[in-house]
Amino acid sequence: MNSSSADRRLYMLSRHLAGTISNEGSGISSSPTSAGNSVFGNVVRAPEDPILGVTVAYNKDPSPVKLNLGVGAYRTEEGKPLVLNVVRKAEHLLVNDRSRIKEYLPIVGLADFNKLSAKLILGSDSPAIQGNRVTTVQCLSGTGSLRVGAEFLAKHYYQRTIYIPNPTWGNHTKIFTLGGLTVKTYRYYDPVTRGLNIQGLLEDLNSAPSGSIVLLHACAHNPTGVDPTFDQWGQIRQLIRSKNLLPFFDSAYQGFASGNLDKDAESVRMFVSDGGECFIAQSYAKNMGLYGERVGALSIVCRNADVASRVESQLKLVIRPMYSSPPIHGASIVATILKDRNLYNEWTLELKAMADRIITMRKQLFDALSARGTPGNWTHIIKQIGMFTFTGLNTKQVAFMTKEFHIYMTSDGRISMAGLSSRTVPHLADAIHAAVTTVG
Ligand code: PLA
Repeated sequence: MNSSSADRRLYMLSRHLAGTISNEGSGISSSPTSAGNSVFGNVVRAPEDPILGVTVAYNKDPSPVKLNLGVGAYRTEEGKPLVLNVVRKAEHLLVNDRSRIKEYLPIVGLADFNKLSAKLILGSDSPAIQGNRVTTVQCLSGTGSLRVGAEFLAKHYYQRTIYIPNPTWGNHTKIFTLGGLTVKTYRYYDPVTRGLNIQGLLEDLNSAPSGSIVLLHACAHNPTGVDPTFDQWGQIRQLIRSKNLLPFFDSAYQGFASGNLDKDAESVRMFVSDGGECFIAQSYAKNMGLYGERVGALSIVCRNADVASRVESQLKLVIRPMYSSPPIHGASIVATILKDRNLYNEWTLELKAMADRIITMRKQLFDALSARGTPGNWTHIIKQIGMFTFTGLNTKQVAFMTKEFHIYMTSDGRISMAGLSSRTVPHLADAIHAAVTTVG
């Protein structure tokens, strides 16, 4: 970032996020009395993160019936976090391999991991990969991949505006703004139909300036659980290409939407098969359950091999001063699984089982609300896709459910279906029923 207005914008956003701007333009708050002896005495307490802060509040609640449906983290029927069997096996292999060392990885990460990640999202027979048009760098999970992509774009791309769907994952705005881009939104969700506003989406992208970047959720849109149909993806692709917009896919849930890795990559593959360029941020947090290992990848599909290699040389300059090189363990687990046919097959089965359990939870919650005669139409619970249900409950109803039922969820009414089990469905249905019938 070198223009002073952009610097100012970033400064204002960072102070806003830190909660230090009470009225516009006031800048740094100064309170000599509260400063005491510390040079940080004027630091204002920041609000908790809207998603991760839900877990903080949940942890403080002593109630035995409390339920955390905030963050999208998979739980078993027993309500426990899950380490996949196939991950345990891969770790076992890694630990017992005495030839393994702990040297720094290259700036771009583990070569095998990068190659296999590109194949996973683009398909093993992808002409873009065969033509060496794709550069892939290992990053710190989905978030890190988005951030590296944003910083690269802010430095090397002529358009600095990115359009993100309304609504979207709350961290997108912060990642892209602090990465040096200007964030605008396009219409996505229609609260009336609880479906996709395809008309509004196409209109907004049609009026975006040529070259603008467009963030697309590859599948299992967060928080709405509403994805375009295959035909609608076709319309979106045509418009994006005809207006020379640059697609940036966020793929955080490959395999979680349908239970099938190839099906959930269809949108991305459709864009890549037309020969055009695009960005893809991949995360293994959910589909391999590697949340805290922070494993992900950024792939940039370019027009030709020469551009791809120059782009990669510049990605290194983004990464080196940010964290130098990525961690070795999580990427080694992924590479071990992806390159072994048996482990790979086992992974697909475990992934399908997770996706199926989420779908079962949708049915059970829908049935429980129907049985209670809860007012309203709840069919969206079974229609929506992926980890989350965007319930339509308002902020007051959510606060009521937390206070009276110890159910924790984000204030926009999103619930993580992956955090639910057959045992807890009745409690959630009781809470929703009470909220809908007693809170306006
Ligand atoms: N992109 C989307 C659309 C996401 O929903 C998330 C995670 C990420 C990227 C980043 O994940 P990663 O960095 O861990 O790979 N969203 C979670 C967690 C599951 C979170 O907010 O960090 C959520 O509860 O929305």
